[in-house]
Amino acid sequence: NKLDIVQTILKNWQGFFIPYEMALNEIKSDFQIVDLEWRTKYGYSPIEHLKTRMKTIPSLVEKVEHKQVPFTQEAIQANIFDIAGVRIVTSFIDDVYMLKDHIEQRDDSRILKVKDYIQNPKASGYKSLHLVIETKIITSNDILWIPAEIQIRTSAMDFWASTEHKLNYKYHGDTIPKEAKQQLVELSKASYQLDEQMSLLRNQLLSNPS
Ligand code: 0O2
Repeated sequence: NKLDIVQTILKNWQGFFIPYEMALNEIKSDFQIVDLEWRTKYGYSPIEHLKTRMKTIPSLVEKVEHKQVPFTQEAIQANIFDIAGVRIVTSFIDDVYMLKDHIEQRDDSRILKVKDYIQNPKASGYKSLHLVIETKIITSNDILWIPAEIQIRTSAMDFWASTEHKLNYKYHGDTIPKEAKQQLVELSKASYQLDEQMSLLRNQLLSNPS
């Protein structure tokens, strides 16, 4: 059962998670460099904040079962790409895509998959740009390419997602009432209007700075 699997992983799989820890350290440090560079060069950085997370073992077990992936380290490595997760929050929508372009241009990362939930929001109203990438890790005697999922979104999208997550958590295992779901979709649209208006204002100020 699930609890046994979680306990087996906890006991015997410590080494399995190490490359993912390395990937998180690498990506975090890459973006800290970019942030510092932009701040010094332009006095402004597109990165509002950045968070890393390792997928929890219960969440990993749930996903492995849901995707019907065999419970072996090799199968999980080959099929689950969000064990290492990074979330980058920006102020403006344009910055989301600027960061995507930046990742695309780096020699130490490869984009495997783009899931654009800004252009195509989820039915829940969720908006974010998800990039499944591989990042290059140089160890003392090897070069590894480790998968990670980078979620990039604006502060408004992040506010909606974290609040919706909290509201849904209350209903875990149960379905949230239909009217509440509809309200959340409306709130997502409202928060997107904030993003669009902020972008408009920014463009006006950039084209007419005086
Ligand atoms: P955690 O932190 O991983 O335990 P795929 O990987 O493409 O086969 P998956 O995993 O459904 O399928 O990918 P998706 O939907 O691109 O990304 C899942 C993650 O996106 C979630 O992580 C959330 O962080 C976020 N997300 C997706 N939909 C919603 C939503 O409706 N509301 C909120 N608040 N977040 C969402 P996990 O797997 O749930 O958590």
